[in-house]
Amino acid sequence: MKRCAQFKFKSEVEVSSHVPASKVTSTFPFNLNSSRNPISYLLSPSRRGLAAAAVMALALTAAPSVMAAPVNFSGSTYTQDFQSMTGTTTATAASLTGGAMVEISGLGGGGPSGWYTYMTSATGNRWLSSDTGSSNAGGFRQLVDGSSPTGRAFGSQGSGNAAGFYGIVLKNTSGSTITSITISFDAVMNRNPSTTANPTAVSYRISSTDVVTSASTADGTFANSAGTWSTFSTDLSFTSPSSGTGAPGTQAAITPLFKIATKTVSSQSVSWPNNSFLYIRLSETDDSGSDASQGIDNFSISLPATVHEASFL
Ligand SMILES: [Ca+2]
Ligand SMILES: [Ca+2]
Repeated sequence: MKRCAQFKFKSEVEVSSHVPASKVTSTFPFNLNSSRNPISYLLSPSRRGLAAAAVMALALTAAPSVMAAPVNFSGSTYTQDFQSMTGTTTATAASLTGGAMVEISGLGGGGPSGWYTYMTSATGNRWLSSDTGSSNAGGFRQLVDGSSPTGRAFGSQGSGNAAGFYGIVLKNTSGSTITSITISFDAVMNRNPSTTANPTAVSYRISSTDVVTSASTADGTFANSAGTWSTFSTDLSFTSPSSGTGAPGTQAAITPLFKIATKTVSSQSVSWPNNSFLYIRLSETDDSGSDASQGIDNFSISLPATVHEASFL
């Protein structure tokens, strides 16, 4: 009995490795062959339209994905230092959609997957793919400094037209409910405010709803109305300094990135079901005067180390 490999696209188009050469009507636009099993496909005239669509769909599937994608958290420690981002000078501001979750990986600057902005004000040129701290343009941005290698972080500078939230969304892919997590990050800044120390509140919620990237104020976003938001048992919120580096005053660029504090919560009790989502958001409010540029760096999330009790008989 002759064996052959066979594939089906939505039960409409058959792909076979033993089609007679005389019946072969086309070749794939990409290589599915192996040296032992060259693959071709056979189309009946009535199915060519369907087949073309199926092949196009497969080709699109094979393309690199730029879809919004929360970070899969399997239980292994996840870290993010934003050092894979690009740009060393202050970029021209690009458009950022307001009222929607926007993954920064789809914006300029090469941001990582799973990190989002949620600007509550209107759409506008409020994404700076890199900013040395020299810009007074309100908006979300990559914070960079003049160090070698360049220090990089993800943050914002509030204004009347640029406020809202930014942060990360993670999906529990561990296979079971997670009951305890440890989170740590550095709060950093590269431009001090003009008149008032700027606060950044940090809160979280767990939801079965995946990220919604269309305009929405409902579940699946960082909006207040998405659901009930909680602060961590050790509050991770921070404020720019009231004196010294980063204090209100000249609103000058700061290099290297100034670390306001390392914020850590250990063994935070949660009930995070498998395949559900953990939303962690940082706030950007429009404070009096010109705002600070500050944000998050060196983020990590992990499961607390298991404690093994030893007993001696
Ligand atoms: Ca960094
Ligand atoms: Ca602010």
